[in-house]
Amino acid sequence: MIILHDPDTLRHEAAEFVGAKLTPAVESPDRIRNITEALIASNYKLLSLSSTEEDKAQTLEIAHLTHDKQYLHHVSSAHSLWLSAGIVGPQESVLPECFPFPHSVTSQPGPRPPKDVFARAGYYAFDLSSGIMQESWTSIIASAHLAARAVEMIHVPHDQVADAIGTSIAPPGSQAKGKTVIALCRPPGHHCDGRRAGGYCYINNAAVAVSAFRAVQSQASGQPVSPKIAVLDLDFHHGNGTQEIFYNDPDVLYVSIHGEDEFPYYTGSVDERGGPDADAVGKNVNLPLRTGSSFSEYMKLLTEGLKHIVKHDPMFLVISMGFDTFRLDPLGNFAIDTEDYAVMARTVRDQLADVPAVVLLEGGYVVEHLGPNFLAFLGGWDS
Ligand code: SP5
Ligand code: ZN
Repeated sequence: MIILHDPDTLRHEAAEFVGAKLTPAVESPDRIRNITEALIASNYKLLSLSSTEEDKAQTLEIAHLTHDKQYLHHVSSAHSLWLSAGIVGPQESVLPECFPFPHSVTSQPGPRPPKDVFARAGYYAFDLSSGIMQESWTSIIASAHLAARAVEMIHVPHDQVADAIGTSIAPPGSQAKGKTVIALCRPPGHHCDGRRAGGYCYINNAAVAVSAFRAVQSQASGQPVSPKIAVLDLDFHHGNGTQEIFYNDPDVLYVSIHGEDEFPYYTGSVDERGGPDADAVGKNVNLPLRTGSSFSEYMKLLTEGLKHIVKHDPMFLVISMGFDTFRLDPLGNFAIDTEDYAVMARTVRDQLADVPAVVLLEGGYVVEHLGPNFLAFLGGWDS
């Protein structure tokens, strides 16, 4: 397997507003530092990239397929507008001031983007955890670029990549299986629905991966094709954004295991099944799990989720991998331990060994346990 990293993902360091206090966001650059240090200490070789201007432009084009143009323009420009107006400093964060009124009869058929640049921060976000500081966009586009590159790399013979980074990256025998590329995305993506930021997410990296896969396949066949794809979301939180983007798409099966009644609070129930088109109904599978659930309870849902994916028979798998299911996570509440991540990975791989996959980092907030948990996952995947 190949692991992709970009140091630009460390630049974003926003503030969030929690419990009546403005504090550094729990989603910090130290998360990535802990993972990369653990990988290096265990002799894994990282493929460290830095995106060129052309890479960034291409990534933005792919993101535009599932994200609103004006939304992305806001995310990329809001901080500099607020900075020139003297409202924030370089390290300070743009945060919402006023949210839209979704059910107001006077704003039907729906609220419009406000002209006021300060008000727009509220229009384009759904919580106060998605601040934008001077270098946020650098990380956001780098993160999305890693997702797109991961997809390109599942199409490249991995021994060529191994030569390029001067190491053997695949254990003997693994070439026969579906290839895997892991991207150390930061910021995460699964809460972004293409029109607003939230839950530390600004661009939905899983959606970028899906679009990138379709682009590669369409290019290869010389015409637009719609291969079957599955997104397995293992972050503790429901991926409302990914669900929303693919809700009426019969080709993309979305399966999520997440904490019941937890953030983002308004989505994630079993009766959200996709649609309205008949062929999209059943292509969204939510598997909520109660507070305090053990790993064996988790595994029952994973087995059920994998059955749906095997039945969908995808050509390509995206895993939204969060480590906030860990027992000590401040934002989660499952009883999952480090060694369980090996079993989790092994179980997914056993069912879907021939399917090329990209694994994208989502949440996980106990910094000093992220590296060990990530290593356990890798060990299980390739065992
Ligand atoms: C990508 C990702 O994991 N985003 C998560 C954002 C969660 N933000 C709000 C968390 C509120 C948690 N409240 C305390 C729950 C403790 N069980
Ligand atoms: Zn999460």
